[in-house]
Amino acid sequence: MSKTKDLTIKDVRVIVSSPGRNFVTLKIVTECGIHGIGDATVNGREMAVASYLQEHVAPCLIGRNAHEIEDIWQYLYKGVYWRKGPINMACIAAVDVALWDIKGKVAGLPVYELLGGKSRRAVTTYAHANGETIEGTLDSAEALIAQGFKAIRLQTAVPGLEGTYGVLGDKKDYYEQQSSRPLPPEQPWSTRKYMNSIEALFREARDRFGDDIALTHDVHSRLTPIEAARLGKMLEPYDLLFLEDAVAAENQDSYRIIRDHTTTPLAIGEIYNTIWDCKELIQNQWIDYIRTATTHAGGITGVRRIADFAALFHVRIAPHGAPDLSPICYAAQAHLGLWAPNFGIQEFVGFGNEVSDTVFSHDLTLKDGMIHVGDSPGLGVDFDEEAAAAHPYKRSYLPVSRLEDGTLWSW
Ligand code: EZ4
Ligand code: CO
Repeated sequence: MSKTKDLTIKDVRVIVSSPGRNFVTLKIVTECGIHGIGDATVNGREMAVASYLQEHVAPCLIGRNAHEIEDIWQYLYKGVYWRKGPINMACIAAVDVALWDIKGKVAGLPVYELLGGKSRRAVTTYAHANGETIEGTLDSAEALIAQGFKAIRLQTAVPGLEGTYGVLGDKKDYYEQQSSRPLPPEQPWSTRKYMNSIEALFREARDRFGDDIALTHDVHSRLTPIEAARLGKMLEPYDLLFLEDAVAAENQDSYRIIRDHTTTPLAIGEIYNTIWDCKELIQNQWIDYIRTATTHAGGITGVRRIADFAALFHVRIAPHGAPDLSPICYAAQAHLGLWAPNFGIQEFVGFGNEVSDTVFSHDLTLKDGMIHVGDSPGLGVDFDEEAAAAHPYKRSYLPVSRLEDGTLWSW
């Protein structure tokens, strides 16, 4: 118990709202009135996390000391018996981040100070350029460069495939924005068509922007290891910062094959929940960037543990930052990114939209492609429950992918 403030957890609230897209938000309130917030959004499975938190986690938290972050983390991790898993770990993450928020507020310090202080001025990000054509993608990249971004992810629709990764078929939405469809939209995939079109994107990008801009590309786990090896070699002349999710790696050994063939740096990890999912990838130095997110890999405590382990093997952190990661997650990752000695880069698609701005408030600012963290105690974010109530949950899914013959593929 704090000497001056009663930090006994009094109330745990779970709010599922849809200010532009679905978010699962956790609010932990202590006896002295200080509260903290955490993000538990699992894209397309929001109600599973909400009910896990509400029905199973919240009752275990009432009466505990909010200062005991590590013990509560272990209690929810070892104590659950089942361990790991996306739903469990997102719930642990939300509790963890809310407790760091509370600890910062009690200390009167931003969370990065509690982690050990700043290792850099601000958090460098990369932005997304998407397009139906190479020209469209590069026009979008040019606009981002003009805004000050020094690193850009390039994705272009694959010619001959209607509505592929990069752009939605109806062209109305950003490719991964949740839509009002009642069931997952389906998108076609052809590795041959993709492999035949991808090199031109990077060749034209280097011709147009020169060598100073950092470029990345996300394969979304659609290749086999030997195909990824070939892609890595093909893109070597264009000097990518990294190639993301070239292959799904439930079998971490797969990355040995890619690594043996190419010097294109490799990044993976946005769907990983624990250090166990990436332990071999890291210790064998098969990857260069680990992309675990605070929301999905056990919060600040979980990702800090991964970051420290990764540092031993020259692997840097590059946390996931897609639209399903709320401003709470961006804040948690910005504090971590300011501290982590082996920070690499933060993915950035904006802090939300006009609607989500009415629900989430934060003191993060973007300048010259970098996230600057304010000096508010805790995470510097808050969540307006009343405003959120105006935007109720809407069932929504990410797309699924099929080969042209109908075989289900990785999206
Ligand atoms: O898979 O937003 O790097 N970003 C991505 C995104 C995510 C989706 C789901 O979280 O890969 O497309
Ligand atoms: Co990705």
